[in-house]
Amino acid sequence: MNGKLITFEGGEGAGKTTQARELTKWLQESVGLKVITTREPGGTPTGEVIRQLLQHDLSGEPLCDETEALLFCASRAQLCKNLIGPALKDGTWVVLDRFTDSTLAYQGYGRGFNVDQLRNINDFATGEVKPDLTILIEISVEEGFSRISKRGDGVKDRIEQAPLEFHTRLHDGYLEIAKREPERFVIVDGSQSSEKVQEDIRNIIRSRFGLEV
Ligand code: T5A
Repeated sequence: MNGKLITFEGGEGAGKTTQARELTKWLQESVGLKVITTREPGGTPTGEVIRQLLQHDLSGEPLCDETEALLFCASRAQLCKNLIGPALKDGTWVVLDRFTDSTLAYQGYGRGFNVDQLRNINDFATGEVKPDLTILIEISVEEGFSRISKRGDGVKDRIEQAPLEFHTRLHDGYLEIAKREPERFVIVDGSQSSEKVQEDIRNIIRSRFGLEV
């Protein structure tokens, strides 16, 4: 695979979407790379339908936790097979808003499923697609929720409505996950201004991939 896969991770409102968008623009316009950006759950027609199911109990029937975990992985399998794998093979870089570590943090540390079992399900879903770099944007749970409460619609989705302890567990879980793979993870202080966070991220990318821009 010639392209690079850069994934963004973190709790609610950490700034992943904002930073993924800015990074993509910079990689395309200033570095001159072929780059696509996408998100999880979603990113393919099937994935976007799964996203609706996951976020809003679309069927009218509450999802059980097992179904939730498998649906995130089903969306991931579709995305890896149909979009990310072919893009990387074609030399395109991929900037991805959430990936496998979200399942470990949310369904593992948050919901309480066995993390190693989830790693196996992730591996089944992703095949040979693995991140080259994962940027964990770290902010406190309180700060993240304060940001999303100021968002235009003010509506919380199904997972955002989970109790504070759930979000605290997954916040701490992310730090554990990152500690286990220090060569893949970089932790960025998300409490800074968006501009400063982006500057830190660009410096990380420059040094990690030897870019001279
Ligand atoms: N999920 C997902 C699982 O449970 N398991 C899985 O395997 C996967 C893949 C996805 C949900 O699904 C869960 C996790 C999620 O609950 P989503 O809508 O994609 O749903 O949710 P998030 O990814 O969490 O998106 P958010 O919008 O909540 O957070 P972001 O993307 O981290 O934050 P962003 O960039 O949208 O910013 C939020 C607000 O803060 C402002 C922005 O302008 C925006 O208003 N902001 C800042 N304000 C001050 N300073 C900064 N540095 C700021 N950066 C951004």
